This record gives sequence, structure tokens and C-alpha cells, in this order.
Amino acid sequence: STVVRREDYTAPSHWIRTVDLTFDLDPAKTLVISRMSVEPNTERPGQPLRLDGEDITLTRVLVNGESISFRFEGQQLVLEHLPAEPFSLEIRNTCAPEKNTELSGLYTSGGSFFTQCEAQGFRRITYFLDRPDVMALYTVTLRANAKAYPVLLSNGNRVEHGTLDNGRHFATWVDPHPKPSYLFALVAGALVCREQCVRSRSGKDHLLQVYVRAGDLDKTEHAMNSLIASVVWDEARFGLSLDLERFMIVAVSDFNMGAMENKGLNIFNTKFVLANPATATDTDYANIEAVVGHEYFHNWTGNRVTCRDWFQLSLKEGLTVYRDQEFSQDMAGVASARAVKRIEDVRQLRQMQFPEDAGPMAHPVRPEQYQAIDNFYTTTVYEKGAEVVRMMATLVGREGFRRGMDLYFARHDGQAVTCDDFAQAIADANPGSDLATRLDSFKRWYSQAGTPRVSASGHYDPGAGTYTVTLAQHTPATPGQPVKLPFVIPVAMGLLDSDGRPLLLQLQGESQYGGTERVLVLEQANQAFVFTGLYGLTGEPVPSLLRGFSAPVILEWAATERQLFTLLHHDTDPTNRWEAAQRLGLLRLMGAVQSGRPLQLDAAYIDAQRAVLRDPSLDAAFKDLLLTPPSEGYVAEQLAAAGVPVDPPAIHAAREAMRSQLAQALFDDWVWAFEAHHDNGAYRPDPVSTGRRALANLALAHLVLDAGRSGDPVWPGRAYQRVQDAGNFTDRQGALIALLGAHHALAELALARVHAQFKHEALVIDRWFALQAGAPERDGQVFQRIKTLVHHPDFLVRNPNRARSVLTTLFHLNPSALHRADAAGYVFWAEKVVEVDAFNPQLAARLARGLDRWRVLAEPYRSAAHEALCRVAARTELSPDTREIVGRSLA
Ligand code: HT7
Ligand code: ZN
Repeated sequence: STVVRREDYTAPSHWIRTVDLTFDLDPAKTLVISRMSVEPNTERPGQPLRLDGEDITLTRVLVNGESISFRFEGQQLVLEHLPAEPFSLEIRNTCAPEKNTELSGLYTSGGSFFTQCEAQGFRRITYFLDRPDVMALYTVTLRANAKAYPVLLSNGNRVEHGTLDNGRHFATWVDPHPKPSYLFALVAGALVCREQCVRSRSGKDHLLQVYVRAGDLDKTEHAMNSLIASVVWDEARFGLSLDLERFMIVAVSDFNMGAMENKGLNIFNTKFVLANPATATDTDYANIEAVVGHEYFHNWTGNRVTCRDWFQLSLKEGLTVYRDQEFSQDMAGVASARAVKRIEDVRQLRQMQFPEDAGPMAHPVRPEQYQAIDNFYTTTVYEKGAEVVRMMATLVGREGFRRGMDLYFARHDGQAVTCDDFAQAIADANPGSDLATRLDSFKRWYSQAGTPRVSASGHYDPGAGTYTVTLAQHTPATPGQPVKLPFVIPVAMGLLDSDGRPLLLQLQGESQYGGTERVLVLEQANQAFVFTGLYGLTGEPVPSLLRGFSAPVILEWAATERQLFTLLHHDTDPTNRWEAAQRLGLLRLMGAVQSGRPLQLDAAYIDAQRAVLRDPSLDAAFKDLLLTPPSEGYVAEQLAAAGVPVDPPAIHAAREAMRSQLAQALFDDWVWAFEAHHDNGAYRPDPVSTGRRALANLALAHLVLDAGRSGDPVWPGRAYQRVQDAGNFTDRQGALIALLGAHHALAELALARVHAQFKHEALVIDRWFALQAGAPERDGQVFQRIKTLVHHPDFLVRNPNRARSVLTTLFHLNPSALHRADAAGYVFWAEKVVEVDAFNPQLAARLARGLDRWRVLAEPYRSAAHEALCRVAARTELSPDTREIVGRSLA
């Protein structure tokens, strides 16, 4: 398949200024009529017009009302000898929505019609210049059977509707804003909606609607509240108002991703809309708020200002993730809850993006080339992209960043632009700032892949009263980029005295002491920063480096245990307290794995964990984070970074030993934690209640686990009771996880009960599958269960949520179940990737990534995984999406 390169970008041969689309909706054969006004691009005169098309059937082409000759090049429709002046172009074609299993373009789900056009789905609806820099005004008429499809929606405002012959009806929608084709959407079906009017600061009224299937209306309140909060937040924080009279969200249960920001008509995976306490977890509630916010914020960062080409994807995604992260933090409110959200984001980045940056799929935030653009909706483009925006905000300050955003919109509203344009606007609004003065080198964050390693060391000179921090950076080679230039790395830091009290700081060259935190800007391979005036200390200062995770780097600092305990107990920066806890756990896990000896926890570690659990000054949510050991995936990546071959079952054994020793050693403390934090009051998804539930469930998991050792039936019995009568799904799931995590016999009964009770709740059944597929492995039982689960009558592999609930969970989240000495996990992986690829390549390609880190594995896993990849690669019938992933994995 062909490679598309960023350097090959050229402007389009023509502009399409207006599009008038008419759809005669029929699941088997939908007729599409597209009437466009086209203008030749005067900068590229005399070019033919090459219209993208995919899996559609052309029936007619008219230019200025006359039929003309045309030809196909591949699937592209090529029109030559066109007028040099603006002209009208009419195209008629058909497509088959019910046969569209790829879920890209126009498809059916649950008897309704939906579209998904990003990135290149519009060409599966009609022939078009399907590229984001071609922005047009859309008028859309939908015609369909009135009984089967009573609701007809598209972007913008409904200007006309009425009845037609043969039980059909129609609606015409006009979107007042020019947009690229990827933001087009239509929905037709039997849907109901919750609606609410809001008045914006400017005094304009807007209608907000959330559409779902009948029966789901009671699960839309949280999504609506999140939408209202998003509207209010974007006005308050960025001065950005809703520019539409009507803003709609529609939920669909067959969807390849999370949601889609189509102009005024967002289409969402049901998972990110539907919630009530009985069926959704606290995590679901938080995700809904974040995703509703994310899609809404795209209305400005993505829709009003869009991407010139798909290489600039992070222009909208990185910035919008940054905005949704900030929104969620602001919604969390108090500082401690904000910190919890930041830590969760950091954990996610390190668990998902760092491995990507160290593996065969490593690519810059602004990639240089792709075969299938859908493969580049990655955690690098999204989450690392957000960190790049966050670093800019750190370098110019909060007000400076707002000035930069204002300038960005003033310059580029209504345009399709690049990541360079964004960075330039932020810098230009802040002349003389740490960003503006080193913008060119800062932009290496967009062009260079790989996670920089920053090594840090400190030297205290009591006589001179100085503490020198030496920072050095090095970024390992990534595919196609053997050598890296230094990055601009903001390192936020503070110093603690040996009792953990924050020290006032004065950097050499500064005229006076000021504050307890500084942002050092590391921009060379090696730099020293000298803090002065540090006289009369009883011991060496303890550095607290990379506070708030101020840059997406791996910090290599040979901290002593003592320093880590000081940071854990005393640092004012919550991110670094958590980081100290992670490192203390990691040192023990890695030590056990590398030595091959069973893990044996020491008293100092156990006491520190107890102190955290019992600390009355800490929030429950923060305790939950501090007390959760590093994930198996994170331990694996740390070992890989240290050049140690990864043995997933050995890591699993060490982590399980850590869990059970903490369960036993802190038994009384877990009892206290459970009793003190579980409550049966009315469910509220606020950060305090969420944190209490998280800690209570963590305690319960340890108590049930310890029962496996002691044989005491009390806590398993209580967990089972909770599965039966919990007042919300978070606690029901917590109890189920506790039973599954302890491999207790009651787990089977509990699973059966949950299935019987929720068999009509698709999202709960997704969780039901995922909990089983993600349970900690023991003696191969989990893998065997997974092999049975895929034959369960409810396992519908064509529904992406259901497929992911088992397959993504195994391939991406349960390493000890996947990596087996008998290679059965890899055989299963190959089988499922090939099976799914035949009907949904986007999904298959994501599943395929489950083995892309095969090179870091120890034997016999490495060779067996390699063989499985080769087997898939050898297949002649493979989509470009999956071929790109296995190809890169093997390169
Ligand atoms: N911008 C949206 C991307 C998206 C997507 C991409 C490829 C295939 C299917 C898709 N569905 C949605 C999601 C977002 O970032 O908001
Ligand atoms: Zn997005």
C-alpha cells in the first residue's frame, strides 16, 4: 500500500465552496445526490479534479448541467478539461449502509443510520475532495421512511421538514459554518432526546439535546450536565462561546472510537453518554464528563480552526486533550482533587504513550508519513500532544497562554492550519518568554519521536551554601530517527530540607529569595543550575524534580530510599509524593524479578504504606493512588528500558506477591479503611465520594485476597453480599473484582448473578466480559476462560465495544494471561486479528498492536510472538491498516 508523506503536501487543485446533499435513505441502497459549487485554485491552474471515493457506485456526473466524460484511477474519480471559471458539479451515487461493517462512512446500527467521516469516511458516502483543507458550506436534505426513521438529523439548523409520498418524510438542514468533509454527519432513526436551553454570556439562547434509543433516557442526565458545564467552562476559561443555535449529541452502540465532534451533531459511543448509578462506574462518570467536554471543546479547537492536513492531527487533538484535562481538573475543584486527576493523566501517559515511543510504532507528535491515517490516532498524537501544549502553557504562564489562544483564534478562525501556526501564535503573544526565545528548538517536540531521558544529580556544598542540580538529556533512537537534538524541557522543582520542609529558593544570578518552586529550562545536552544561600542545614537538601510532571520525560535520578521516603511523606507536590511511592514499589518489584527470588516486603515499606493508609490529612482518592503498586505493564517497560528481557509471568508473580503481603501485613488497617470509607448513602459521582469508594474497594480487594491465605470466609462472604445488594455499580464491580482477584469460588456465583440481573444492559455486559478477561492470571485459568468467553452467545465480535471487552483487555491489559510459554496466547491473537480484519480493519489494527513490543520479551515469548506476527504478515488478504502495524512491528 502507498505511503503518504508530510513533505508532499500540496494545496488542492480546486475549492468546493458549497455542497447541497440529498439522501434517499435505505439500508440496502442509499441514493446520494451531491450538488457542489467548485472553484479552480488559481495557484494550481489547469489541474484535473481528482475526487476521492471508496466502495460506492457512481451513477451520474454533470458539470454545469451537462454530462461529461470521466475516468477512474484506482478508486479516485478523475475529471479533466474542466472550466477555468467556477462551475457547478453534480454527482449521483449509491452506497450500501447495512453492508458497511467497517463503521466508516454511512452505516446502520440498531436499525438507525449513522455516519463517521473522520478521517476519510466521507469518500465512502460520495465522491469529494475528502481532505481537511477543503471547507464548504453544507445544506443537507434527508428523505426516509417516517415510521422507521422518525428523527432526521444533520449539522447546523433544521430549516424545513415535511411529509412525502409512500410514508416517507424529509428534513433539510443548513450549517452556517464552512467545514471540512470529516465534520459532516447525519443520523436517522427512532431516537428520543433530553433537551435543555442554555443562555450564553453574550445573551444568546442555545438548545442542547442528547439523543438516545427509547429506554435509555434515564441515563442521559450526567451527559447533559457535562455538556452544560462544558459550555460554561469554555466561555469562562477561554472566552469561547457556542456558535450554534442547536448542539446535539447522539449515542450509538456500534462505534470504532470514543466519540466524534461533527459540527453541531456530535456522535458518541454509548459508553461515553449513558450512565446511571446502577449501571455505570465512577470511572464511567468521569470519562463521560471528559469526553463530552473534549468533543464540545473541538468546536473551536478543531472545527472553527481545523487541520491543514492529517499530519497536523495533534493541532486539534493535543490541544483539545489539554483543554479537556484542564476542564476535568477545574471540575474536580479543590487542589487535592485536581492533583488526583493530574496523576491519573500522568499514569495513563506513562503506561500507554511511553511504550509507544519506545517501540516500532514510535512517531513524532506530528508524524512524517503514514499508510493508514486511522493508525495515527495514537496516544502520542493525543496525550503526548497535550503534554506539548501543557509545556507551552508552563513556559508562558497561565495568562500568557490565554493571550496566545486569543491570538491563535484572531489569526486563524475559519482556516485550516498547522502545528507551526499554533506554536507561533502562543510565542508571538508572549514576546521575550522562555517559549518565544527558543521556539525553534521547542518545536522539536513536534518533529522528534522518543521519550527523552533526563538524568539528574545533586551536589550540596555546605560551606558555600549551594546546591547544584546537574541535568543531562539523551533521547534514544527511534525508527527512522537515529540522532536527536536536545529538547527544551521545563523542569519544575523544589528543595526540601532533610526533615521534609520546603526550602526558599534563590538561583545563582537572582537578586533575592522567592518562593519554594522554580521552573528550570533544560535546553542543552547538559546543564547545571546552582541554588544559593543554603546555609545552616542539618543535612543535604532533597530535590523534588519534575513537579506536576512538567515534561513528558523519563527522569533518571538515583534517589536513596531515605530521599524517597522523605518525598513520599512530606513533599508539597502530590505528583512527586505519588512518584516516590511508585519508585519504592518499583525498586522492590524489579529487584525480585531481576534476582529471580520471591518478593519479600521489608518492614520500612510496609510501615510507609500503613502510614499513608492511616494518614488523616490525605484524601481517600490520593491514598488509593499511593497504595496501588505500579502496573505490570509499567514494570515491564522499566525493565525494558534497563535492557532486561521482559518475562510477563515473572512480573505478575512479583506483583501478586506484593499484593498478598500487603493484604496480610495491613489486615487490620484494611478492615479500618473499609469500615471507614464504605457507605450506603445516595450515589454522587463527585471526587470525594468517588475517592471513598475507590479506597473502600481497594481495601475489600486486599481483605478478600487475604482470605485465600487464612481461609476465613467472612470477607469473601461480605464481597458476595455486596455484589448482590450494592446501591451502585462501582461498589458491585469493586466486590466482583475482589472475588475475581482472589480466585475465590464465589466469583462464579457473583458473575452469574450480575449477568442475570443486567443481561439487557449492553454496557454492563461489556464490563462483565472485561472483568473476566482482565482478572489476574493463575495457572492459565483466565486464558482458558477467555477462550470460552468468545463462544458465549453474548460475545458479538462485530460490536467494537464487545470485541474490545475481551480482546483489547487480553491483548493490551492482561500481559500474564497473553504471554504463555506454550504460545497459545499468540495463536489466539493471530486468529482474532485476522478474523476481525476481514470486517473492521480499524479495530483489527488496534488489536494487532498488542504484540508490537515483542522485541523486549524474554524467551520463549519473544520467538513465539515473532512467529505469530510473521504468520499474520504472510497473509495475502490483509487490510492496509493491519498490514502497516504488523509491517512496522517486524521492521
Ligand atoms: N476526532 C475524533 C476521531 C475519531 C475517529 C478517527 C478515526 C476513526 C474513527 C473515529 N471516530 C472518532 C475523536 C476525537 O478525538 O474527538
Ligand atoms: Zn479529539
